[in-house]
Amino acid sequence: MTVEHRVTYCRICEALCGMTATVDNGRLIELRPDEDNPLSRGRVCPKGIAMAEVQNDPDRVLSPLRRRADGGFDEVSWDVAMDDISRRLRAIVDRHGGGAVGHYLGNPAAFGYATSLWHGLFMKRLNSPHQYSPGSQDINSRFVASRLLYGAISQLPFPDLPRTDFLLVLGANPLVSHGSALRSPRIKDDLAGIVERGGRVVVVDPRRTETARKYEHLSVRPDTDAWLLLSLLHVVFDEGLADDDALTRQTTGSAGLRTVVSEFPPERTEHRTGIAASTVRDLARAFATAPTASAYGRTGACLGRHATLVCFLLDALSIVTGNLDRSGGTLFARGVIPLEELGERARALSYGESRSRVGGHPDVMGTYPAAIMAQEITTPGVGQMRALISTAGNPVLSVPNGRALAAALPTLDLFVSMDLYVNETNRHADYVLPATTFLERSDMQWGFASTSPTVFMQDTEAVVPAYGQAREEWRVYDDIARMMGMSLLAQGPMARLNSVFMTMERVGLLRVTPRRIFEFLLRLGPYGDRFGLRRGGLTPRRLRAHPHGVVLAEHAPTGILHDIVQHPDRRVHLSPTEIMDEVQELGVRHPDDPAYPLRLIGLRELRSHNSWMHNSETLMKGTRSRRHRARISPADAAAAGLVDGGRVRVVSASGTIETDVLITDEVSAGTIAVPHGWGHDGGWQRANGAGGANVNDLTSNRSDDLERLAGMSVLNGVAVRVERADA
Ligand SMILES: Nc1nc2c(c(=O)[nH]1)N[C@H]1C(S)=C(S)[C@@H](COP(=O)(O)OP(=O)(O)OC[C@H]3O[C@@H](n4cnc5c(=O)[nH]c(N)nc54)[C@H](O)[C@@H]3O)O[C@H]1N2
Ligand SMILES: Nc1nc2c(c(=O)[nH]1)N[C@H]1C(S)=C(S)[C@@H](COP(=O)(O)OP(=O)(O)OC[C@H]3O[C@@H](n4cnc5c(=O)[nH]c(N)nc54)[C@H](O)[C@@H]3O)O[C@H]1N2
Ligand code: SF4
Ligand SMILES: [Mo]
Repeated sequence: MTVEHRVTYCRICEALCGMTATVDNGRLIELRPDEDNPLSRGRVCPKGIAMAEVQNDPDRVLSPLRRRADGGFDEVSWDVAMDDISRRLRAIVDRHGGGAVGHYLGNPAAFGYATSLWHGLFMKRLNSPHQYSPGSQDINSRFVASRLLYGAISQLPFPDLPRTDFLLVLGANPLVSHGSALRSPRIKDDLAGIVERGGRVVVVDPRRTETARKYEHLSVRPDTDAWLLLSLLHVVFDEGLADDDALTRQTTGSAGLRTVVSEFPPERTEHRTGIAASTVRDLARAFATAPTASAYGRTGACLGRHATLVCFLLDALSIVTGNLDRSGGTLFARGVIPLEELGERARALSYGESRSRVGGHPDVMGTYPAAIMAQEITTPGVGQMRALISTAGNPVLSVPNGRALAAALPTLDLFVSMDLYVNETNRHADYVLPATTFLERSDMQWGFASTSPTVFMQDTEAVVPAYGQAREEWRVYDDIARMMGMSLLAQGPMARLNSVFMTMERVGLLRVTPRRIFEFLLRLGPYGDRFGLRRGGLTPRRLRAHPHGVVLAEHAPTGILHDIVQHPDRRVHLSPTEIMDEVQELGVRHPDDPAYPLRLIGLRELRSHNSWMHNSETLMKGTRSRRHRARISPADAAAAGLVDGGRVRVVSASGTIETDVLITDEVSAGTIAVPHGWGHDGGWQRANGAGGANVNDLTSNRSDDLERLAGMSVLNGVAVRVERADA
């Protein structure tokens, strides 16, 4: 075989940049940016290129591993592993019911279609409430805000970057994260474009981030954004800057919102937020009077004590100023693959329809807060979690109180993981099954890929065959189910389409695979050919003829609010009780503790990706810069006697970590910033050697400490104190 170049796209983060893979005899040689991808146009980041090192990593798990009594692993065949797993799962289900089996589906699974779909069918079949995901550490607050505002939990409104005149960024660092719940691989150019057009980009962040440094920065105290946003809305209403016409046309409940925010003039909130009242007034006026404007937030908005409220108020600002669903404002997407749309219409995407056994937290699309997993494993009684499958996740590092979870995992009757590595979580598993990398499987863009100012679609084939004995996750779910005597297709979120698929399968027309389902949905969707009914519509064949992807519309649609909103009155709800109650409880539910005077926030680094890219040689180059470091202000460092490059002990009510000190005025006094995903202790040699600590040893998994409406882990604004550790 000769060397080949294959077009594909990166599936590490939401930018989904186009790449080309150089392949020699089934082995990946290198990854490069795809110059012909219409969206990314030759841009990738260092992590995308370094995926080649993950692909070829000698530490990768390439054969099923079975744990020995001494804690090490033996390689076993798939047959041996699958027989034992399916037999033990069957026994657990027979004895305790399907509800004894838990599942954690990690972040990388969201970037492909097959795993999400088949894991969903598998769990639905077991009818288990124990479903967990990074959502409760990431975005569920955003989803719940959408449910309350629009009645549509799956909608993630996003800014119309190419056309807006004013972008308010609150709690996001797109120059490092490359955009989240906002798909724009050239987001750096998009932000620059706003200013070039004479517009403004204002970044509200406790840290002077890479994005803040390039644009206008407002330094806010961690976890006080709710007060800031209430004050911005106060000024908009109070100074007659609200768009009454838009409020009448689109919404209900604006009077309630107006009344609530009247209690929050900026002069009354500046002591909380650290932002001067006059600055808040100026910002509100500028936002409201800009020709178009959009307020956008991400994890910095989603992970505080009032996260759902903050996400809600961010949208409210765009709505009240008349910027919803119009060019240059905040837009909605209609998925090219209409999976969420079908879910909304079928009212299948639940919120608060059930409560968790531990803590009584509302479900968010069938999942409970991952923070309670440890207690769900250790708390006896009906519904106790006795088996766990964890796919593409590393919750010991990503979920609050990782230590508690690590201690609970070995008490499970069965713990199975599908992953590329032995990580800090699945080192406690009975079996680690080798998963394929995204380069080893076909995919189609869906889900958050639709939060894109340009409507785009791309699919890809696998660019290399699976290495070693790696298998696609969906096949493993399929096989386990079959070996347990369960049929996956007779039920599930796809129930309405199932009868069609099952008939086709029965008459031998097709074997139902994830790709077949997605191709079906593509044709059915808003851009599809509707099986010949819509000429020029998208078909799988047309998609394949455009390996670099297809631009389906230069701009995301506007004027579609009526189709998006699912409340029976078809209006945006601006004063739901849940939100009004949250406002009443601001500052009451979580009083400050003088023993922990500082506020800890998170941080993402250009060359880290959550917990799983610290084994790449290229990404880990640089002795000092690639160490795990706590960013501390000169004042706080001096007060605690810390020295730059020295060691610090960070203490919270939940735990203690030690790491290196970086003294920087990027953070103000009172704030410290520490990245997550460090402190390795798995099968990845270089990562283990990188040192650092798990910041989630400081965060709380107590039910009372979780955000109330969405069960969010509080990962920003955590109360801590610092001490010198090398004294
Ligand atoms: N290089 C890299 N890129 C990534 C990732 C990665 O690990 N590395 N992870 C990916 C994932 S999973 C996600 S979800 C996205 C996240 O995407 P982003 O949310 O854009 O990423 P962050 O860099 O975490 O930005 C959050 C910002 O919120 C700020 N912040 C913290 N607390 C507060 C607060 O109380 N108020 C305000 N206003 N701001 C606050 C932080 O200082 C930080 O700058 O990034 C994705 N992209
Ligand atoms: N303190 C704090 N904690 C946080 C955050 C924070 O900002 N601060 N951010 C949160 C956020 S936004 C997120 S998304 C979570 C992430 O939380 P998780 O999803 O739990 O963890 P990851 O670090 O993304 O680990 C992913 C695992 O999947 C494996 N993997 C990679 N690709 C594949 C694949 O294709 N198949 C399979 N089977 N495995 C694969 C990797 O080897 C790794 O072990 O962390 C959250 N935790
Ligand atoms: S920004 Fe980097 S990690 Fe994200 S999709 Fe593009 S190349 Fe991959
Ligand atoms: Mo995330």
